[in-house]
Amino acid sequence: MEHTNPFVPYAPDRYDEAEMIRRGREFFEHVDRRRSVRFFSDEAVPRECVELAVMAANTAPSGAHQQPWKFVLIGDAETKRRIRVAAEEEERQNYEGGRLTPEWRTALAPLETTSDKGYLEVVPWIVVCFAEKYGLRPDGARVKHYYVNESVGIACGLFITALHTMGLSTLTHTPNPMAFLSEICSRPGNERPYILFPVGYAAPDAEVPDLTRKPLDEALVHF
Ligand code: IYR
Repeated sequence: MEHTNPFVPYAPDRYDEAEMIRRGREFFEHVDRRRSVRFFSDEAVPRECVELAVMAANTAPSGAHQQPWKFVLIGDAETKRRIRVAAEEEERQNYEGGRLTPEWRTALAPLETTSDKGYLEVVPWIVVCFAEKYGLRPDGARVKHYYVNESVGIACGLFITALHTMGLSTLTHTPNPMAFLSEICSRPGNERPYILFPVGYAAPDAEVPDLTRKPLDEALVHF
């Protein structure tokens, strides 16, 4: 085909049908073992593991290939403490100050979450994902970004899956509101805090709510 821009051949791996299904099932069973974790070990995790997870996230498809994400990696105790203090302050207003609606409380009850976010100081790493609402050219001009939420959401999904593949755990924590993360992480105004990820090993005695996933016939409609 004739192009006006550079194109290269692309030939993704192919498998026979039995192998396709075997691989699909193996991947499903792998991701089906993932759970969000709120009880972490303080055991050190190599920085390279988190870098690899961000490299995986960075492969996500994005609107107009604008890759509108930025991952901030925090490993120092003082910054983790500042994030915990600020997150708990906001969450106290949610849980104890009545900012959560009764409907929201009911929805959250099975998770038994509270305003205590002690895990933010236990984990070896905190990763904060920021979404670039718009780009900035070197001269300061704004570049419109497309499908920012979709793009960053997919990147975060890959990030979570990569951590799980390495035997690490995380939690999609969205302290509400989370503007304090822009200040603590010194991020510019075009970046909006998107999700905060505590990253580490699950504590040996970690527990998770006994939840089940909805069956395929509720997730998939054959039209
Ligand atoms: N941000 C709060 C509340 C919370 C909200 C949802 I939706 C959850 O799935 C879990 C918690 C908190 O972090 O506790």
